Amino acid sequence: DRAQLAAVKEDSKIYPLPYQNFQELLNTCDQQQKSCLTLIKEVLDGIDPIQKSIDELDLKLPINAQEVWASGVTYLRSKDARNYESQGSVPSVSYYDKVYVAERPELFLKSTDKRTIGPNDPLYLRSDSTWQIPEPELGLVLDGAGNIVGYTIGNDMSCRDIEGENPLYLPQAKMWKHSCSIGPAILLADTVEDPYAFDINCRIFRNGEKVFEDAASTSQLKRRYEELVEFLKRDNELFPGTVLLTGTCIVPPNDFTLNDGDVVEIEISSIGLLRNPVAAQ
Ligand code: DO4
Ligand code: MG
Repeated sequence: DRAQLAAVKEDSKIYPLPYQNFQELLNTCDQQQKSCLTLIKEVLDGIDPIQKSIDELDLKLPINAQEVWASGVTYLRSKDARNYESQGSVPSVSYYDKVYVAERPELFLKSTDKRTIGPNDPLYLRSDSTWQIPEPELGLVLDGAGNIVGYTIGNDMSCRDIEGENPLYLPQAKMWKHSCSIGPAILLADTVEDPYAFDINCRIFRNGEKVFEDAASTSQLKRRYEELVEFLKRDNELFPGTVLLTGTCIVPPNDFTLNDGDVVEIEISSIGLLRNPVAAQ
């Protein structure tokens, strides 16, 4: 009944790990100077899988990240959407146009441990926004040195009207209670051949019916992950297990806003499905 860290191997079987959480795994890797994959292979040697399939488990937040950071305007789709929502309040070459091609990426603090939720927990809507959308994003899981140790799924919920009114309102457009979900699993980086080949799919359901679906790929990312991490860690302190979201490549149509009772699903190939209901606070 207790939440526990577990590994899923290629055979789809689930193996319990002797760590309380992902940070303890990262600390042990650090102490023993081993990659997560090597350590896990060693500790699982001779261990039997549990007698349950992944569908029978109630998956929780895979990591209690002290901080979740996010990148912005890293896909053309995102740049176009920002320019649309800020019509009238930006010059003809917008800050979004500039940041899309600038050396320095847009990075912002998206969430903290207490504000971040896991699979099936409710995403909350802001009461002072009438234009809210999910942002399906690939998340990089970093160790304290900024190495990418894994990949997860994140939802960078956003208020397009608040940011559109004035980009200086970005923290309010991005961060509030339950405005970020992460999960359901962490795919170890060492097992991924090409991290620019993840397919991202997003679906939104209302009253049991699908009202939005779109797909994209991390191959469309304008930047390299290492570039984003390099700016995040520059003159900064990284907590082991920091999650860095890499920007959205899927934006619902401009007339769409999330409603109380909607369900958001974000699926990324070989990582899993992050599903959250949406609720008014
Ligand atoms: O400029 C605002 C944020 C953009 C963002 O969150 C994204 O591109 O995913
Ligand atoms: Mg985003």
